[in-house]
Amino acid sequence: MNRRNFFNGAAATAMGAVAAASVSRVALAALPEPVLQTSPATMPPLVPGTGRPYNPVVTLNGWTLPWRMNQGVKEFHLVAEPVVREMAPGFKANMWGYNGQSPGPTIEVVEGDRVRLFVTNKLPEHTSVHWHGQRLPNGMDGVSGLNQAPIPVGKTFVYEFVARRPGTFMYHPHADEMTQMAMGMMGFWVTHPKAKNPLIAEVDRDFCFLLNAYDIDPGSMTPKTMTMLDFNLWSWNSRIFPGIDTLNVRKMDKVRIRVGNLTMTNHPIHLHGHEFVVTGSDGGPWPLTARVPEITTDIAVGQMRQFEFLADEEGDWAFHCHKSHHTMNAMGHNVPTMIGVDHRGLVGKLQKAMPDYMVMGERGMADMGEMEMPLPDNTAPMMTGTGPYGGVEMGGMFSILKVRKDQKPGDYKDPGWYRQPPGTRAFEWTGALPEPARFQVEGKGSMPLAQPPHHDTQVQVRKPTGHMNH
Ligand SMILES: [Cu+2]
Repeated sequence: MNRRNFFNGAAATAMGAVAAASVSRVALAALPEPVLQTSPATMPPLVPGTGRPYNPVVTLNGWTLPWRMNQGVKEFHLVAEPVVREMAPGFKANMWGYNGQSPGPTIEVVEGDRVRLFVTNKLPEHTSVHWHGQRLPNGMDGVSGLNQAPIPVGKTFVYEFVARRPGTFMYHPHADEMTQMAMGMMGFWVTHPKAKNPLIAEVDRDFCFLLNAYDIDPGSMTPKTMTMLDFNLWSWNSRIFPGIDTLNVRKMDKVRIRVGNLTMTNHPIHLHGHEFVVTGSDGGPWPLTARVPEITTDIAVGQMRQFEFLADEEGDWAFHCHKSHHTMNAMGHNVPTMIGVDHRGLVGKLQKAMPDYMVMGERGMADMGEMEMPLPDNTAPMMTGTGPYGGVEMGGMFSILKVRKDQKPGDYKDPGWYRQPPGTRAFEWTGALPEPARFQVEGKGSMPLAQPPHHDTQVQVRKPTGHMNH
């Protein structure tokens, strides 16, 4: 890839230039007008005005692409282009995406719909779109070189197929995939059932988002595209906590959450306060006999999962990836563990010589959220987000399920912090602390060593020293 072309492209989008010179207005006139969206806020569900009715989804920090009906065919227009994505307030990244955003807009159709998708390429290199999980004619599958020639720069290609099966899907390029997906090109796709389906529940709220990851050096703005494992930003729909919107529901709502994984590692997605049931994947709805209650579901690379629960516990419930490194934002790697090391006074002296010098806190890393570290401009704070009782000490793939009895049906606005009833919060014990009762050793259970050591060895556990094994 030519670096200069890339930066020119990104700058053009940043200035708000929408039509690239290479796509003439005349050529676009016959196509549905491309709808662009640059706000990172969660948009309200797009209630269908034409076509078969359905209960629309809500895309976290995203939106659904409007369509045009043309003689019974649903027509969409995707524009692949460089975008600037705000990943969290105060932290922006140069990415590639669709229609002004990374990820691109969610596409919602109904089982049996005839769909026509125009894809205009405003990237500095060729692309294609693969419609992950769809049954379609081979020539519409979007693998460049295998199913079609890639879409050249400045050209528009048309994909046509029938959305044959209902479910949770996604789309992404299948041309220079490594670069284009590392730059944020992906989007969600939901095919709603056309009639009542015994395996597909009707729900009150239906949320969706993609898991993605980026490697952006502190102080810079553009993801490194060669990174395979060592990502430093773990995001949902290219947003990081505290930039990820909360999932706001009414008490006793039936809630569905759909998640797709386009990172290069698995993510155990974990919900507090409720049990959910995984009801389907990109393979379709799961048989009832395959459904078990869970509070964490592991989503492997390239997989999609949809899970459902009854929101019957009021409160602010954490909802996050359970890999602890994935709820952290960009940090320097190879930071030595300083837990237990008294280095008072040392950091200040070192920072006089090396202003960027920092060490992991000697009491753990919780101090980092509040520590006044000199960070380069456009760097995501490492752990942040302040709750009603202090710093949440999370970043990355973290959000909150807010369940309220007075949330209005169809209202997705943030209701603020939960007011816990008096006497229902963990509290400090101020009475006397009894001496701990220690267990007596009952018996030597382990096998005797052939050669007993001469003396004991004590080791220090090293905490994060790198992110090589995500
Ligand atoms: Cu994760």
